[in-house]
Amino acid sequence: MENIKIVQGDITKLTVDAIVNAANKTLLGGLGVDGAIHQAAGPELLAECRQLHGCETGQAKITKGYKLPAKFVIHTVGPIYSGSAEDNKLLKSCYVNSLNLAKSHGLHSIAFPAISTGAYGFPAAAAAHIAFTAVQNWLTEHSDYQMKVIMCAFDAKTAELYRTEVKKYA
Ligand code: AR6
Repeated sequence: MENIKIVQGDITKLTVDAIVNAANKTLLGGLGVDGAIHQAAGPELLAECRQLHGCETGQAKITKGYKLPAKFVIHTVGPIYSGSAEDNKLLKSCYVNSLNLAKSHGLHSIAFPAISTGAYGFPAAAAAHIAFTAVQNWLTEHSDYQMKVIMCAFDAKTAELYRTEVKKYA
């Protein structure tokens, strides 16, 4: 787990190659972490997002970071929690597709928020388990590539769930 770090705080403050946005299918902004990222990046981010024509659930698209300390924003769309097995697959896809996109752009550090656990209602413990499993498996499969992953928890409860997940892999 040496390439996975947990931080608690605001993802918009992180100086990394890319931060991940928990967006919606329009990619035209919203509340939560999406709102915070657009607020901090400035209006040029929305202008670039308009050119992307949305994004399917589980997929990811990249833009520049504009006024953010992060160079890029990777926009992914988490599942709206319904309780079906498909939710788990789609949440995993968000992490895997974001990491693949970062690698394809030659990026070496990425920070994730807790995708789908706010407005989209995914239970936080289950989401934390899926997130860490997906990231750990990806790092193992791409061990020839240097990628630092920051798991950014906004609240103390998510940070605690993340520390519990890390111990499972220690
Ligand atoms: N930094 C890091 N994490 C944050 C921040 C921040 N500045 N702000 C909130 N979080 P949510 P979702 C955490 O609702 O569930 C939007 O309107 C938050 O505490 O942002 O995927 C989109 O446009 C939670 O743990 O995303 C979509 O319509 C996590 O980020 C919808 O919400 C995700 O909460 C997406 O819902």
